[in-house]
Amino acid sequence: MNSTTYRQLRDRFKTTLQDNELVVLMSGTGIRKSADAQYPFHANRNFVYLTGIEEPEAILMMNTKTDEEILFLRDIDPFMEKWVGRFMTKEQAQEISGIEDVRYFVDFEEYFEKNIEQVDTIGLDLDHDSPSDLFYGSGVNMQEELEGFPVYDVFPKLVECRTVKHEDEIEAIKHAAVVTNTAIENMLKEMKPNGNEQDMAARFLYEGQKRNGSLMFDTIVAGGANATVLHYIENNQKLQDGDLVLVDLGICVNHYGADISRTFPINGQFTQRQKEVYSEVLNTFKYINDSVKPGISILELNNLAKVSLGEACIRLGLIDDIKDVDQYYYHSIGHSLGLDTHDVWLDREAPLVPGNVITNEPGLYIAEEGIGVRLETDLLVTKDGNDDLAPQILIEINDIEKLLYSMNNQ
Ligand SMILES: [Mn+2]
Repeated sequence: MNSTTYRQLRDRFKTTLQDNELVVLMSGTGIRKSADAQYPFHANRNFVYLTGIEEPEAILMMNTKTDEEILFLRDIDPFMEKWVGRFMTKEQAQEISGIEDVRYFVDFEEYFEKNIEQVDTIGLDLDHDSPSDLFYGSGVNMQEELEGFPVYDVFPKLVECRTVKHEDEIEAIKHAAVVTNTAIENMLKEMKPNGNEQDMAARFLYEGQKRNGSLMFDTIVAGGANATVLHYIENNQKLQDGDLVLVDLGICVNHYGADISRTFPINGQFTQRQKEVYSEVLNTFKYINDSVKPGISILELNNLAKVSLGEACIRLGLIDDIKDVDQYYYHSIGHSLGLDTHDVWLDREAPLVPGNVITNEPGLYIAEEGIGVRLETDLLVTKDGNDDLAPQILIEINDIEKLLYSMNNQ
């Protein structure tokens, strides 16, 4: 992603706006953790989508009346810079975002007050996961500032744009998948009987950070029955000989990340029963991969997955009635992916269109046998079907056993 891409993303977003409209998007302010510590700053994703900038207290103004695009950055405070690091400069912001008119906050009020009076409508992004996304300056709330003006929520228009990926966003996700794959392969060096889940999780993080990445979400490394808890993130249990370990993880590079799940035999070889369960999940995984195309919805894909996994559960001797599949498969087949792991989406019944990126992640969780298997990849919906954005990450039983054998016998 470069400034040209961000310019194109803004141009596309602009086509959804009315004449004489002012759009206000904010990066948000940092969130206090405790005492004088802050959580790492994570800018509002809609703001990042249109600018590529991760700087607190920045405000993007898009004015269709004056045809202006202005980015306001916080005023540089040399004393604070000695404590918290450099503030972004105009020049840096111009280079990242391609916005030519970058100003400092000191000039904000004047522009703002003059222009809100002159437009017919003001689009404000009200998709604030954190209320801090609406604050700027010294705790001034934008929504309150705009009270009495013709304000509407511009978020649905951003969703419309964000769900159909630009080719550079797709390239960014593909790159994240390559890094994720390398990090997984290195992480597997820590996978051994009597090892610990945390060794794998820490290695994954390390390998990602070494390649300019960060975690897309909290890594899940779940040995044995821990895998039957969907969002198990304690990652602190011993890896047992003969168990499987389920990993659900992804590295994020330049704001975009992968979301991948795999399930490995800790000692390098699947047992017969593990193979049976794994093969059934893989079977559904392939079936859904073949079903993802324009027109079908995530809800419909999930219904297909439930039938497929239900039949699998009957074959595995777990249930007699397909309706009882919920005992062993209790999440959805996938979700939109992009700047967020669970990225913005219209609704589960919306038909897929080319440019959507979704995950495919069937799983079976058999707590009484200590077996949890989930397999997940990221798919780009194309004109005729889909492309796997993470095709290099091994998934076939033979390939996995071969890789683990060669690693253990080096
Ligand atoms: Mn996922």
